[in-house]
Formats: sequence, C-alpha cells, structure tokens
Amino acid sequence: MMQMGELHGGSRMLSAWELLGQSGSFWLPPPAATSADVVDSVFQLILAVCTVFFVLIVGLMVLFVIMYRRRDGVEASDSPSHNTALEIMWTAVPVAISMVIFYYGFKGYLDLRTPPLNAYEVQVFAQKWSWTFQYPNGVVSEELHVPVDRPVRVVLSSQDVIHSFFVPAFRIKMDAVPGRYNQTWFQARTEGKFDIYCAEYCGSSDKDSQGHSSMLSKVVVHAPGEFENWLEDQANVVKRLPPAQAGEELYKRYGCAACHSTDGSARTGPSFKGIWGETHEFSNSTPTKVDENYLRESILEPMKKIRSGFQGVMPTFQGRFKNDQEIRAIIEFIKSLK
Ligand code: HEC
Ligand SMILES: [Cu+2]
Repeated sequence: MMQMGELHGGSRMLSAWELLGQSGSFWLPPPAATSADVVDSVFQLILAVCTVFFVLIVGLMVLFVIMYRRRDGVEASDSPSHNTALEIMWTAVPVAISMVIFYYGFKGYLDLRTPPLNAYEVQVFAQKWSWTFQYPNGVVSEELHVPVDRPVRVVLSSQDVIHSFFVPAFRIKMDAVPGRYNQTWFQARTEGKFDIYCAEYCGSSDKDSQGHSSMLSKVVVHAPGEFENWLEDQANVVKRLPPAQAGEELYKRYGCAACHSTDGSARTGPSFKGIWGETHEFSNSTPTKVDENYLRESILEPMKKIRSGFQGVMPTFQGRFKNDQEIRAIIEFIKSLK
C-alpha cells in the first residue's frame, strides 16, 4: 500500500476521492496494476451517480408520500398531464451522465484491450483444473512470474472447456477458450503475490475435491532484476533437477524427441531405449561401443559415425548447449533408458 507512505510522508494529502479509488480497502482489493486505475475510477463514478440518484429518488418518494398522503376533507386534485421543461431535463441529464460513463468506460476498455507493442509475453494454458504458464525461453511454471513495472501480455488458450483468467488485484479478466487464442495485458506496479482465479464455472468432481473452485494460482511480481534471475534459474534444469531428469527435460527442449524415441521405435533417428552398452555399426566407421565418449561425439559431431540403417541427417549440437553439464545430463538420461 504505497498510498500510506504518501499520506504520512505529507508531501501531498490525498483527497477522499483518491483514497476511495486507490486504497481498495473497502470495495476493492489493492490496485496492484495500472489497469486497476481506469476500472476503479469508472466504478467509483458509477457508484457515486447511483448513490446520488438513490438518495434523491428515495428521499423525494418518502417526502411526497408524507406530504401528499390522503387526509380527511381534502379532495384529490387532477395530476398535471404534461411538463415539457421537466421531461426535457429528465431525458437530457441521464443521457449526459451515461455519455460521460460511456466515454470513460470505452476509453478504458480500449486501453485494456490494446497491449503495448513492447510487452513481455507469457503463454497461459488453462485446463481442468489448473493453470500453466510458459515463458519465451521455454520455461514452464505453475505460478505466473512477472517483472514489476513492465507491460506483460498474456496469451490464453484452453485444453478443454472455457475458463476465465481473473486477477482481482489487477482488475483483469479474460476467457480462455479451446481452439482459439485470447489476450489481455497488465503492468504490475506493486511487488508481491496476488491471487488468480478461474471466473468461469468449469465443472466439479467429487473425487479429491478437485474442481472449478480449486482452480487457483498466484501472480508473483518480482522486483527489478529479480525476474531475470528467477527465469535464468528455472531455465537451468541441471541445477534444479537430478541429472537423468534434467536430461529428459533437455531431450524435449532441444527437440531430440522429434527424431529419437525412448520406447524402442525408430523415427528419423534410432531410439535411445537400451542403447547404452550396445556395440553399434556404422556406414562410415568401425563398430563402437555406446559409452559416454561415443554419446558425446554423436551429439557434437553426428557425421563422424553414421549408424547403419540411418541417414546422416542429424544436425550438430556443437555450441547449442549452455554448458557441459547439459551434455552430461542428456547422457545420464540415455543411460537410464534400459
Ligand atoms: C533431425 C533429426 C534428429 C535430431 C533433431 C536429433 N538427432 Fe540424433 N540422430 C539422428 C539420426 C538420423 C541419427 C542416426 C545417424 C547418425 O548416427 O548420425 C542420430 C544419431 C544419434 C545418436 C547415436 C545413436 C546410436 O544409436 O548410436 C545419438 C546419441 C543422438 N543422435 C543424440 C541426439 C540428441 C541428444 C539430440 C538432441 C540434442 C539429437 N540426437 C537430435 C537424427 C536426429
Ligand atoms: Cu476453470
């Protein structure tokens, strides 16, 4: 709540209007993203208009009920049938008010619907009943991590039914629809963790109390520079996972899976299943036993030994890995496929 600091710092007093709109304490959660401002101000405007008219209408009604109640000896007079001035007024004033609401609402809507071109992009996958987030470098997470003070565009899709991505603190809500991509964006202004809900009833299951109401996650807003560290850490699977498991993730990430299966079936290249310790024959070299050095060479210089029965079409991965540990991890993974 940065507003508190401003208040006590005394640089400037916030008006009651701004406090209502920004603290979020009573009607609304703290406005943790820039998108909250427009939503909140239109909400406050509509609330104020409604309050004024509620008091006016109900107040006059009560007053008239008392003033003009039926009394003995007083005859009811005919009610006036027409008052042009009054009718013009009660048409023009509501039209003017609704045009003001429309102006601010539509302007805000356009802003909310138009992500800045330089926005950071995150893919959001919805499914029964969880959220998955994917970053441009391939990292996948179950909570949405974003940098503070930077526009973030989220591209939404669903694996099954319609879900709705809702972050109350940012005032954004957008459907995730199977078979198409929706987008929304926000710029977080407060570091911290904020709730993500699914706002579209997407079913329930009695089993292990899964269901729409447990389709929850968090947005984690990182301080400047911290987000990059987090992303780097996540990308470093070798640091995060035991070697064979890291190798499996790298096998998928570097696209080895397109040509190499792990179940014994040949694709463009031979399967990795059970090759550890075998002796392989080559169309351009003498037979070699599959050990660490052979695997390393096969990955970095695939043309040196072309396995019999296969074409020499594997691209070299020389210079593609972040470090040598990644190659070790892939070797451990191949080793583990007995
Ligand atoms: C475009 C398809 C393709 C991709 C992608 C590919 N390979 Fe290959 N790979 C092949 C083919 C074809 C062979 C067999 C010919 C040869 O030995 O060069 C092969 C052979 C190998 C061998 C030797 C296998 C044996 O049975 O002796 C290893 C090990 C290997 N690849 C590892 C990898 C790894 C690790 C990756 C990912 C980082 C990868 N490959 C990506 C096509 C591919
Ligand atoms: Cu849902």
